[in-house]
Amino acid sequence: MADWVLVPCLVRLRAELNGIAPGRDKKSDGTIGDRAHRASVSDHNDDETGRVPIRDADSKHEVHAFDADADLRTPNLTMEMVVRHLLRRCRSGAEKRLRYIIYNRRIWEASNGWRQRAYTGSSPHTEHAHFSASYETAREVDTSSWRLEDIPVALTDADKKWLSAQIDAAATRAAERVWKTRLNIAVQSGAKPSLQEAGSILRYTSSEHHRIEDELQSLRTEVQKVLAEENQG
Ligand SMILES: [Ca+2]
Ligand SMILES: [Ca+2]
Ligand SMILES: [Zn+2]
Repeated sequence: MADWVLVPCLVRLRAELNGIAPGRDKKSDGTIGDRAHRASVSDHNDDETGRVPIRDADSKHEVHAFDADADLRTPNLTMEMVVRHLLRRCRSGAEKRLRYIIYNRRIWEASNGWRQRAYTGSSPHTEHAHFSASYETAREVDTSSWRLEDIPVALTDADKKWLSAQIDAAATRAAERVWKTRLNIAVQSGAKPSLQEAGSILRYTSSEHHRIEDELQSLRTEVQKVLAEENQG
């Protein structure tokens, strides 16, 4: 049997996945199909000798699908996040190298505007995510970045604690500024005014109000950006 290659764009996708999840499980990874695949039309088959959905322009023996084990073994990074990231790029038009993605009982196809549908094939694709690539030569060989390094990480409990401490500290600083400079109250070291107390003081001094609002707003924007990206799709 002739040698075959995984199309270069998917080689790049696999390499980037290895980059962001170096310790990932590869047990359920897959490229060229087994006997079961050869019996049916599949992007996992050699496109010159096997049953594939599209005949491409060359005579290179290529495989157009990559299965990635779902277990990334990386804190705060899941296959769901990787899939969401790629879908965002596909939907925005920034990414045209994929034809469809199957993961965890769902399928998203370019031909369907990347809308989500239930996937009812024999494998629920919970162990791995399936990525099918384009058969167009220029896209097959396009090894530009999939930008997996841009995937926003989820907020951990430690992150949330840190954020709440930042908000608390911003409020405390504002309250202390007002007490010291406007109301001439000596703040005892270690004293910790509550957010509510800070709020009532801020009513008297609009400049402090704006300053703390700016601080809080920048934190809020950062958090919302992360959450929005995570929940999109
Ligand atoms: Ca080919
Ligand atoms: Ca080709
Ligand atoms: Zn597959």
